[in-house]
Amino acid sequence: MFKLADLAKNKELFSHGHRACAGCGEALGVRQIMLAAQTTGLPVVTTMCTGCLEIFSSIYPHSAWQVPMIHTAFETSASTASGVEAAYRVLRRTGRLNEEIRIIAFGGDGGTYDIGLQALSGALERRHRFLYVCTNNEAYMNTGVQRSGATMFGAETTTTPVGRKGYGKKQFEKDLTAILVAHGIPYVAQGSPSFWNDLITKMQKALDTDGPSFINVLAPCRLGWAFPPEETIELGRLAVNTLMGWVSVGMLTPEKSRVVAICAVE
Ligand SMILES: Cc1ncc(C[n+]2csc(CCOP(=O)(O)OP(=O)(O)O)c2C)c(N)n1
Ligand SMILES: [Mg+2]
Repeated sequence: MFKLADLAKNKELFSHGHRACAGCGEALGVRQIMLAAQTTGLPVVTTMCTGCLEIFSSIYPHSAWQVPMIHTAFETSASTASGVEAAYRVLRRTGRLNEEIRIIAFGGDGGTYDIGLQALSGALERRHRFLYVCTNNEAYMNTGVQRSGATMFGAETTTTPVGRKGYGKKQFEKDLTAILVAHGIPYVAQGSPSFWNDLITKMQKALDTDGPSFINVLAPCRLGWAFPPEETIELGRLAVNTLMGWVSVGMLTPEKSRVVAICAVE
């Protein structure tokens, strides 16, 4: 259990002054995640594929990142993190670096569920030690709210219109968390900035894991989900509590939930 008063004393690794929309769930989630990373006391290296997070946090010549951050192509956050981890292991083995570090890869749902899934799967199968965080706002928000594999059934996006032209997305969302569980990696979790203590606790567990770990973070998007900025936390809470839009938990059949329980998904 963390106390806000203690966390607030730490230096923010993801600082203010970025260009996220007011009430952006992704910005809130990443801030909490980096606060959790700070509690390890270890140097952190991050990779981040293109998407809203990159656009609002790192427009040259500004950056909200107080740690090294590598911006990569849309599909390559996980493969870049694997390269960082492989290089780090060589430096440790050859005695050129003696301290431990933590590596965190960020990708949006488009960059993770869809275009980056192959790179992520390969990195997990090779058992690189890093944490992958999917900042999941359930659509391609950066490019104007197109549907992704994470968009839930019936949701309205610019490519799944509601009205005379359609009735929203026709397919159910991809059960990515279960796909991650199927990789047999040691730690898989889901979280939301609406439950900050839960998210930070899961982050700490993930960063302590000796092997690959993954957290799917539901991040309400005020532009794409169309709600006023002051409702972000409440909407995230409702999404989790009602299982609406909550990726795999909402879709688990009793049989699947047994599998997930065995693999210790939180
Ligand atoms: C190979 C490739 N295809 C398409 C794009 C255009 N593009 C950039 S960001 C983006 C959407 C990102 O969506 P997501 O990963 O969900 O992140 P979000 O912006 O929603 O946080 C797209 C389609 C690109 N940069 N590279
Ligand atoms: Mg997205």
